[in-house]
Amino acid sequence: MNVNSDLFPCVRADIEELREGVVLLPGYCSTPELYKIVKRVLKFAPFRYMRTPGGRQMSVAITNCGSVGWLSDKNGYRYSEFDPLSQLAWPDMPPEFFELAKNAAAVAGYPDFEPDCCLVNCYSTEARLSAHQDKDELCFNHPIVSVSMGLSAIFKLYGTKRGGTALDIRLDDGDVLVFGGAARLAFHGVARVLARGPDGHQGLEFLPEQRINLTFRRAL
Ligand code: MD3
Ligand code: FE
Repeated sequence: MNVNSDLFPCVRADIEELREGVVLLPGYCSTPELYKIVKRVLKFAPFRYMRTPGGRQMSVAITNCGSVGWLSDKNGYRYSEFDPLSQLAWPDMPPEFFELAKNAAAVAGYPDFEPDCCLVNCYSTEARLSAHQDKDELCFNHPIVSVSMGLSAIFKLYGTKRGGTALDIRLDDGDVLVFGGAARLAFHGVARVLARGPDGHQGLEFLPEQRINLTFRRAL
């Protein structure tokens, strides 16, 4: 099946179910175009380092677009209509983002996915994301769509209970991962960001030193 828009051509067609509920679309999207759109979002809602409820500053910088955004502070993790920095609504989700996420979910077997939140994560090579579940959303029947840009990362996927051995997945620029069904409440994290690109090059020209991940969710 090929339902890709021209904006996000499928560079490689080998769609792979890595484990039940986890579908990898390698090199699915054209990231230089996507990154231009990310930069427009950042003008309204720049990256910032949030604090965990325990008071630690996260090493991943984040922002959001969509009708709600995910945030963390001393009062906990939650979704909010408002950006705490500007006190304004988060920027609208760009239609290209919505189309990409909806389309990738459909290819992976979730034809009704309509994200209301795009969490944008920015990783330096020092950043890590420790193992966690995404469970701040109202309904876990919806999948989560992850889009990787820039430097590659080693992503760890565990089971639905904490601990155990992880499946290591290298996520490269342009890769899209869809998590649903049995994998929706799996523990997962980012162990490290690789300083060099997948083929031994320095990072990409447009994103030489960072990894940016778009995480599309249906929060409400
Ligand atoms: C849900 N981000 O923001 S992509 C996060 O690469 C997050 O920035 C990672 O985990 C990143 O919460 C991973 C999103 C993702 C990945 C795997 C999942 C969500 C998932 C597995 C099960 C459920
Ligand atoms: Fe997560």
